[in-house]
Amino acid sequence: MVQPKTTKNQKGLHGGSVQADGGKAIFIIHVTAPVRRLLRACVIATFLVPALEIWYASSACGAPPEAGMQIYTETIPGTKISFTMVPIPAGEFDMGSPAGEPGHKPDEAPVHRVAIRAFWMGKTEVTWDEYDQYWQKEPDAARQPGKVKAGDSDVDATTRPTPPYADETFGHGREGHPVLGITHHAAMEYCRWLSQKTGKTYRLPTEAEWEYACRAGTTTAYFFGHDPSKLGEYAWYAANSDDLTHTVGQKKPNPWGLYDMYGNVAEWCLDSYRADYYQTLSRSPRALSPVLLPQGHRFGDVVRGGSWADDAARCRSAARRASEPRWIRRDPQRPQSIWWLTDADFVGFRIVRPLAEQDNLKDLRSLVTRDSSN
Ligand SMILES: [Ca+2]
Repeated sequence: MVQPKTTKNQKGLHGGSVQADGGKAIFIIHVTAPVRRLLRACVIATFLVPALEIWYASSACGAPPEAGMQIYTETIPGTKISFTMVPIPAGEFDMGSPAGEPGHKPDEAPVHRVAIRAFWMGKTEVTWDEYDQYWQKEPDAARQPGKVKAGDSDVDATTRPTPPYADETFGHGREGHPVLGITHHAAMEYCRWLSQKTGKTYRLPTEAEWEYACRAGTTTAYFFGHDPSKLGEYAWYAANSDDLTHTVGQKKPNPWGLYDMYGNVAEWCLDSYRADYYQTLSRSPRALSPVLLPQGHRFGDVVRGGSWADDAARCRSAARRASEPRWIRRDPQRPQSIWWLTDADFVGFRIVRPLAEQDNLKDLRSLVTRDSSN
């Protein structure tokens, strides 16, 4: 038996008839081919436009691209250990916090305009895996005459920590965990070693760079808004850390793709801390890449982002802290170590790489020696 051929009209809109539907009359009109095409386009647009919006929103995650800058992963030469650097575009932002922000402290005022040059920032805090390559696994033999590899000629110019007096992880975990309990001097020397190993300039972020990257275009207390109850989605801090650091990169990132900017370990910045520094900066309409260079004291340097031990207020984007001599009070060595902090198992760091280094930071190195004062 031959079945009657099904036409498009039988499947779709057809008629010019009136049908009853629960007492309501529905009039179905004849639809011509051009109108059908138009309707089809409308249906496609209904679904396609939201899909495109979602795609655009997801592709817009991360900072707007700076010309020539891409996210990249670098393997430390001679090792299998790598780290990832995220491009941070040049731009301006309002640094500091207003007095009305819950948790605000006087050293975060006044809010002042700052311009920042482009740089890359570590996607995560520096881990033990990376730091161990510097202080533990880099063979001293490499510094002997005749054994220095090509391109490594300056490696012997860097200094390294002496072995610590106790478990340097303080029981926090090693593999994948952020390095901690190291001094500002040690963090700076690591950067110098890494620069020599890779041929790229790596250093600590300036305090302004750190806050700019942390805010990622936001002006709220946290980069996710004002509500600290959401902090647990982005950070290991006092309320959820179990008094330990955690593997880096497990929480949600900030809008520019940086992980653990709040909590886990607090992060060294390059700057020396001064409570009234922002008052100086606010005298000009716009401070360009400000930095208060470290002067060779053992303490009094800036730490940002709060740690596993801190409450929410200390994790705010604008929150500032200075290193203190009590962070090493239990060190039995005399003079005390310039590398390790016996009482600061909450301080680590992340690195940046400038697209073009500003003049006052070129060839910068730590001035701290064993004779340095606090
Ligand atoms: Ca952190």
